Amino acid sequence: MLDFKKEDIATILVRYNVAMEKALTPDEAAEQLYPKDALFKAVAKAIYEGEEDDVIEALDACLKSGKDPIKLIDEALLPGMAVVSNLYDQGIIFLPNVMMSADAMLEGIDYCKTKTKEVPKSKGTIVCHVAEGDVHDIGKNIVAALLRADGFSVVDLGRDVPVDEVVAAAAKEKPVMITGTALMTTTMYAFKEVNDKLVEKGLKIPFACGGGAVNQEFVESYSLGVYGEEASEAAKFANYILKNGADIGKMRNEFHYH
Ligand code: B12
Repeated sequence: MLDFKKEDIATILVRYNVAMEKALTPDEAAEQLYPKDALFKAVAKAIYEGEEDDVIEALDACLKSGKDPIKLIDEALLPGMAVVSNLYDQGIIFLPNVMMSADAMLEGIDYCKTKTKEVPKSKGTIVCHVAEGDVHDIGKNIVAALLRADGFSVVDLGRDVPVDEVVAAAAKEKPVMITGTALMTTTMYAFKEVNDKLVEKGLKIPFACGGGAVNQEFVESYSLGVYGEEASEAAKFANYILKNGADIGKMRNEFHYH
């Protein structure tokens, strides 16, 4: 029997409170994560809802208020996708939501690019791909979109790309950098094969790798590998190479995580 005189009633109430928090609806949980700025929030909310038309409408409102179209990618579109990833990781929303949101975000990135006044001269070519055997291309699409937004020409080889195709594209395009994405522990070893064949052909091109399956230790186990956690880092790597040259050791020091 509870003796209400002895028990601290506040702790009992806190417990109920926790139960209530867990019972948040997905919309309520998203509401807590949106950017504070009302204009950016509208973009993020439209991404969460997977509504492409609303993303464009919200972006238009941002542009009308004088926001820079390319900065909007970092300020509104990626934070919107981060809300979706966060809720997915917590098991609050499900895969179809993630995919609809990713499409809406990519549409938004394309739209922002059409709104820049200056058409920048290409800074250089980057070859992007998803590892052989792996169909997970959402992350790669974000990487490619952000590289394009930053002024690079992207040769997007797609997903489940045979090792030899990556090497052939590298030989043909002589890119500033190659990117690889792998989300499965069974497919990430294709990166080592790509690396070894590139080295064999004397193509010492930085090979930026990311995706849920890989980590820094794995990527740095092959000579050209530079690990990236977030899609936005790909453009930082490429800009670094343009400025400082393709020194893999220096890049690993500059972009170290732990
Ligand atoms: C979406 C999804 C699918 C979709 C893919 C749709 C698509 N077009 O991509 C579908 C339904 C098709 C699918 C299929 C399968 N899937 Co799946 N899938 C996922 C899921 C839920 C989300 C992946 C995702 O898109 N994440 C969001 C993106 C944005 O993340 P990302 O790619 O990692 O990219 C981010 C960073 O890593 C970084 N990044 C990525 N690349 C690069 C590159 C560079 C250079 C840099 C700097 C950064 C960078 O940028 C992004 C963010 O900023 C994951 C679970 C999870 N939690 O990851 C499982 C998951 C990846 N799938 C899994 C599996 C097993 C499968 C299937 C084999 C299932 C089956 N039995 O059929 C098949 C695979 C078939 C195949 N041969 O590939 C497993 C893999 C397990 C493992 N460790 O090997 C996972 C982890 C689920 C699980 N927990 O078991 N899947």
